[in-house]
Amino acid sequence: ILHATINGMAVEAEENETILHCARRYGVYIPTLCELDDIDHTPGTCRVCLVEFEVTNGSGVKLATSCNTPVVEGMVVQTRSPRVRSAQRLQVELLLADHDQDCATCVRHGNCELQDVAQFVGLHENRFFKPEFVEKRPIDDSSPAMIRDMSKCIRCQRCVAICREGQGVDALVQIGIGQEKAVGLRNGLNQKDSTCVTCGQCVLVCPTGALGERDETDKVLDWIYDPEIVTVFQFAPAVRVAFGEEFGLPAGANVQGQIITALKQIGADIVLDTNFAADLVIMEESAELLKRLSAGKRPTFTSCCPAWINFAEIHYPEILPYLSSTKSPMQSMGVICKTYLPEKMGLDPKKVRTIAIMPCTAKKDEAARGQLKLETGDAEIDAVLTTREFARMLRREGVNIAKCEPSDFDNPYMSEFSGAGAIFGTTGGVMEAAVRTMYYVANGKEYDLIEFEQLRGFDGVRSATVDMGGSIGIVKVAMAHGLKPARELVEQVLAGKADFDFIEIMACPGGCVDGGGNLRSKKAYMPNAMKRRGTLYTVDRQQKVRQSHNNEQIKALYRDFLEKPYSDKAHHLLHTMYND
Ligand code: HC1
Ligand code: SF4
Repeated sequence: ILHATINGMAVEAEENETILHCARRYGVYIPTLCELDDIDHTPGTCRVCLVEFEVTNGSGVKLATSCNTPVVEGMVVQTRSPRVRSAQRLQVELLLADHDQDCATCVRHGNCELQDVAQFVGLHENRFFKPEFVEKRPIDDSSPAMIRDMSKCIRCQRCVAICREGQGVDALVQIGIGQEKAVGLRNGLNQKDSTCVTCGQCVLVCPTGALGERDETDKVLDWIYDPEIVTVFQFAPAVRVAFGEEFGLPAGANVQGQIITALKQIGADIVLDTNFAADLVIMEESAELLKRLSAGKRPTFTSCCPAWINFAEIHYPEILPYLSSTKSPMQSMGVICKTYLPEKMGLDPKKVRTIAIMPCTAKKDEAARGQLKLETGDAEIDAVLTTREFARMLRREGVNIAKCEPSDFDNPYMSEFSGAGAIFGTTGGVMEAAVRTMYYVANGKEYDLIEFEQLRGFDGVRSATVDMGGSIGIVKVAMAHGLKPARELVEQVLAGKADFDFIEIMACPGGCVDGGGNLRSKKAYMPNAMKRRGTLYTVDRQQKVRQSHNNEQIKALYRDFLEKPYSDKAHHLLHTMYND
């Protein structure tokens, strides 16, 4: 234990503990921008965490970055001296010298770490700003999912760290020197052609508006206000347990009913639930899986996560034949909304616009895929809004979720869901949902064990064996969440070292509850995943129907339209291929 003082207060520090870390434990605020404790990132590049200190051996008073300077015995630290305050202010001024000044048009307006720090240091002038510096900084809008605006980058390198260390994709590198220093895609490629899989985890850690989704809120508002257009909204399993946080509700609060009310209030014509489509996907995917198992084809990987599909296509094309051909719930919903729903409701499919609210940036990529089009050439999904965009859209329309009275879905064809559909939003959920239905299909009765505790851990890779009985017997399953663990699992499968029948992969750590399209938490990474996940399990437990095959609206859909799981019609509409 080391002894020191911070602003005159006696403190104790662990060996090698940084001044910043120690100060935080004692409730002393030091501003930071590049640092992010949750991912153990302290590059010391932004230099706004400067403090003044003196070590009692008389070595003089020094100024240093507190995020990477360890406490030493007898140290006397000042975090608010005039010299510190003016040095911090100068650092922020330098950061703003080549930073786009148009805060009012920025996606991070009101939620930006740089704005907060500028306020903290009392910035009142901006002497070094030069527009020509900003003009040299590239904006990459090549991807349908994400925009990278380097005129707002402060080179904190958090995105580089999360992509490399967290996701193991390593798509990002530091580029340029001096004023042109920024972050770029490896090999000078643009986002679309690069090895980036648009998982959006880098967006979650970006402190400014440098990284964000492609905003589609205007397009959607135009449709809402067009009397000719029938807007059909769906929202993902995970959105309802994360969205309330934006409006001050506790993490994990289930705001399903409030989302329905809010959408109706802003003029949505039809509000449906992606959970319903998750049940539909389970029907198709279990039928497909049982077929593949009886043909001796193994393993089968789930395919509902679009960043995982991008990852497989870009990084492991040899794995593509092992991917389930079943489209994701979002896309399946889009197809059914433009075929079955118009039939049932007497709508003109040409006037239907399908809008999906997703906790995901890669879903925008998915919606734009060439192979995911109807025979008419129309898109299955017309627009994807991330959870963040949905929050912006509601604010633009003056709606506060926390003030909305919850209401129920009112569509008689496509809004009921089972507990199995609900848990899709967390790692292991798709697997658990599939096992419930596969067992029923194979044995003609329900599995006694509804909640599979073996599938519910949080390790990066988990595996279990499930006795399906009958002609199937033991099925070996595995789950990975986060692309680094996913890569390890894929490598093992390809090397013949992992023996599984069915593998669920979710690209984001935690699954969709911490998808890259979710709300950003300032100075934190994934702070609320477990609470969001806990609520999904509660939803499952509280549903009267807990298996996809017992969803009455799903039964009606097969009876009236699709015939049976994996029928020719279902195959034609709900299955796809990947790009190798
Ligand atoms: Fe997901 Fe899915 S669970 S991919 O994680 O299969 O985004 O929530 O909507 O499509 O259902 C996301 C979540 C979501 C799909 C479903
Ligand atoms: Fe890396 Fe994902 Fe960001 Fe692409 S979206 S740069 S893969 S973290």
